[in-house]
Amino acid sequence: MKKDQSRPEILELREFHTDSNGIFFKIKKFLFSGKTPFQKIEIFENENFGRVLFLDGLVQTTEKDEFFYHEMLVHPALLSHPEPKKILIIGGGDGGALKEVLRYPVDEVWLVEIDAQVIEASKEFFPWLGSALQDKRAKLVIGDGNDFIRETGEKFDVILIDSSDPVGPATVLHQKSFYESIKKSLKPKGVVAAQAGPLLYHLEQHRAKYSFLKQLFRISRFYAGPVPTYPGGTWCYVFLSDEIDPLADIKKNPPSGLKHYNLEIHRAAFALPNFLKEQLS
Ligand code: AG3
Repeated sequence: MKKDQSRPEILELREFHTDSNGIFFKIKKFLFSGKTPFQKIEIFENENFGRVLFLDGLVQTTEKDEFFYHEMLVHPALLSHPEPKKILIIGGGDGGALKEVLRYPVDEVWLVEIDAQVIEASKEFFPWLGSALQDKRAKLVIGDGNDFIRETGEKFDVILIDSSDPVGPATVLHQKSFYESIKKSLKPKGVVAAQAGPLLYHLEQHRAKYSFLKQLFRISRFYAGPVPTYPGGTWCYVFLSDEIDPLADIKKNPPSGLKHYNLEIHRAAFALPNFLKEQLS
């Protein structure tokens, strides 16, 4: 991967959310651009959002709003599980989800990322996320998350799926066969949380995904929360388990220092708008 610090010709980057709308960022300083075997990585500084990470032209993380996404992906699952000790993160090479998991007294967190260069880029340009990758409880596996989960004999209390969109390398992480393998890798009382895409777009995909998830897991719930820089501004997640209901009384307190998540937000996040309920019913 070649580093290119300059790129003075690029003044802004855009992500198209549909053919006719999207989001743009003015570039204050271009920090990194590289093509890996898996995707294109671009990192730059924006006046308002701070450091921004694009993969294949799609916003993954910004300095200013990453906490919405990472807190909502991690804490509903970690708080609902009675004693999460062994965790698996699929994707998440930037370290943001890992940072949230490490707030708990966990024993080990496996992180399976397909693109080693995302990990390296995060350590260098997003050290407030990337430093989690150096924690001694973290076990980093560079490889395909789908292959890992099909082949591993390990079992986990919590599995978190921090994938990118269902295009490119992450496509299979949104399919039924992947979730069948996920289910086999859960310990008793195990729970899964996965990012599930924009609330307002991909309604047909939500319906299709929910229809196989509810057959695989006794408890299968969509939930949602804000992520200002993601398409539509509100993001969906799924919570899956055979034993643990995230809407049962939570007796533990969230870790201190969170910017978004609390127990009121937890309960409210599972309340879905009518148009999504209709789609899922
Ligand atoms: N993974 C989910 C990002 C999805 C964003 N999609 C988009 N901008 N179209 C984020 C990885 C952060 N750990």
